[in-house]
Amino acid sequence: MSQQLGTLEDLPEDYRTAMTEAGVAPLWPMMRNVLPHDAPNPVTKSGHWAFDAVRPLLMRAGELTPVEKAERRVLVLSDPGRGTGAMQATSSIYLGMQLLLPGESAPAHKHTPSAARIIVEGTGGYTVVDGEKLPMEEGDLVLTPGGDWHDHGHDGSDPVIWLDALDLPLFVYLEGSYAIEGELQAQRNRPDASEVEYRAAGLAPSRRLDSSVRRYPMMRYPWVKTEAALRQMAKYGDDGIAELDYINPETGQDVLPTMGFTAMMLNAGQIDSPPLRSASAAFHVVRGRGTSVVNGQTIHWGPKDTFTAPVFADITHTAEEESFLVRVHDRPLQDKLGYYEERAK
Ligand code: 1HN
Repeated sequence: MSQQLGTLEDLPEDYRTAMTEAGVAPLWPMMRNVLPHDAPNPVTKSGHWAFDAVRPLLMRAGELTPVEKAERRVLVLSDPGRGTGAMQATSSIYLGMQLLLPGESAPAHKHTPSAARIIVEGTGGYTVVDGEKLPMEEGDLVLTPGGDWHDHGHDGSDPVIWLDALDLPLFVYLEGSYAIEGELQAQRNRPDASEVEYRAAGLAPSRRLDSSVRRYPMMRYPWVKTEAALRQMAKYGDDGIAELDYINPETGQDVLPTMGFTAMMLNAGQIDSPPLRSASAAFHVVRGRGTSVVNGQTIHWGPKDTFTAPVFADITHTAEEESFLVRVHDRPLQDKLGYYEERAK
């Protein structure tokens, strides 16, 4: 069975110097760092960002930094395990809170990582993706797939705030992250696809032999529809909490290649104690109040808060009132790599 592996100190000094000079190193003293027994040993620590604490700082950024000086006016939610300034909230997920003030716009660009926004506050904001104008209402999920042009605008009269989730850490790790800047896009004068082609679940434009389907046919998932669906699930679905995955209406697959999104509803007093999952996760509270224990750490959350859980975290949520959360996770990536796993507690 498993043996204690040799250390660097076991080796003679002259041999260690010679190895360093040759640009090589012995694997065995480092082996367990990269291959711990039985389960990963995550760097990520659970984080909690109370909206009440972040909002004033974001509004101050609005006074201090014009959007022209920022390109995107964002406060990054850094993983406590990596420290403030870390451009990631979990191993694979970047999170940031973005502010757009009335009349402002954020210039068009496209980049290799994919993004999704969960709208936190305000009305009148919109994102244009490949010419499609996607209104941003509270709780909506708006996609910006990698490689698609996108810019943000604001027709309303109050600040608009949203949570950005990107698979940026992966692209940085792969040395594949870059952006191209462009001109503001012309907007097609029609409602977004959730109000036209994919207005009702279970219905899609009729397929013809010569028809081509867009890779990302629907890029806005209006919260009103999600909440109505969750309520029916909670009322008539199986026992347990109501959970709905956001899917591509043409393929039934996850909405983005690496990131998945799951809407959850908990009734007052309801407890959710999911299995340990190999995926990392961020939870955004659309509405409600409750307590979650993540690896022994207690998080008291309220409306618009965000909190995270590392891979294989032991999580128990308890809702104090009717609550709606969106879970952002990297299960789609792990499914594609063939190692997504759940373990009973
Ligand atoms: C980005 O393009 C946006 O388009 C927001 O709103 C946050 C963080 C890192 C890299 C690109 C946006 C981002 C980002």
